[in-house]
Amino acid sequence: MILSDSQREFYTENGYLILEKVICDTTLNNIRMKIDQFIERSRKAGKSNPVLDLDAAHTPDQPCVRRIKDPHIQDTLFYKLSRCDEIIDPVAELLGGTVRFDHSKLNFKPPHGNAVIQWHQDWGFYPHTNDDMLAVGIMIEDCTRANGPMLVIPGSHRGPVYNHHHNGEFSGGIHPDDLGHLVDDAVECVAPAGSISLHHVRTLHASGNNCSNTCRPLLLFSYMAVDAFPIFERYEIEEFDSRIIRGTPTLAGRMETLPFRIAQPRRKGADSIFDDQAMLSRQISAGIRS
Ligand SMILES: O=C(O)CCC(=O)C(=O)O
Repeated sequence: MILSDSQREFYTENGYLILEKVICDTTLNNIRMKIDQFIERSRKAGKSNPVLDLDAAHTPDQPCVRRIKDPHIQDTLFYKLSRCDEIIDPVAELLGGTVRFDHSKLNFKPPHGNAVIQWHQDWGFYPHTNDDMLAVGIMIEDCTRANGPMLVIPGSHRGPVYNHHHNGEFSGGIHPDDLGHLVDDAVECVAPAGSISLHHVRTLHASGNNCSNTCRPLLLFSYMAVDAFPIFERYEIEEFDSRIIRGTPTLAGRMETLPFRIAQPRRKGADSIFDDQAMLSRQISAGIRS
């Protein structure tokens, strides 16, 4: 056992867990160097592409990258990290022993930029036959109260599945009116660089603006138990099973009685949570309730 009883109980009760200083400084420095290379490359990109999600404010002189998409595909450093024991050991314990990799992203929160991520549950994006699923957030730099750390609502993974649709389309977020005073319970995931957060697929989470002078990168890897099968997605079984990290392939899914909604229809051209949430964010700022 890697996790203590109290850590496992904390996750079961609260739907998240923070483990401090899991990733060593050498790996962090290698990741920082890779990030610099991607940012350098972004200067030549006029608009978002299959690798980079660019903010509207992005220019060659002042790069403003919101996300590196699928970093585990872009570079072996990220691929190896997504499968390293330091991460997979605690993930396996929390998922019941088996682990299938799902996807990755590297989010940036630029200093003093407008980069709020509205409240959401990852379950709203990709429901499965059971919810033994979680995301790991790797803090490449210190996550502090000032730089827009991820916020979670403890215990929300045991609560309702919220509506992520507005104006007849998937909006990737929840209107704060639907959450009411629940947001008063939000906890900031703050910890030094190299720490990881693990949050359950139904845990309500969000993040605010970065009020510091430096960028806040957060690398996210998502995993699920081998017997959790996606609903309303088509996969090839060979590719699906090539992502098993712990456990053996099975065609026998485990079904739990859980509410879900399909993340469709998507906004035209929406390629990330930033695009999905754009309309909702504008409506929330303008005080409009759809
Ligand atoms: O980057 C963040 O602060 C949170 C990201 C997140 O929740 C997501 O991309 O789904």
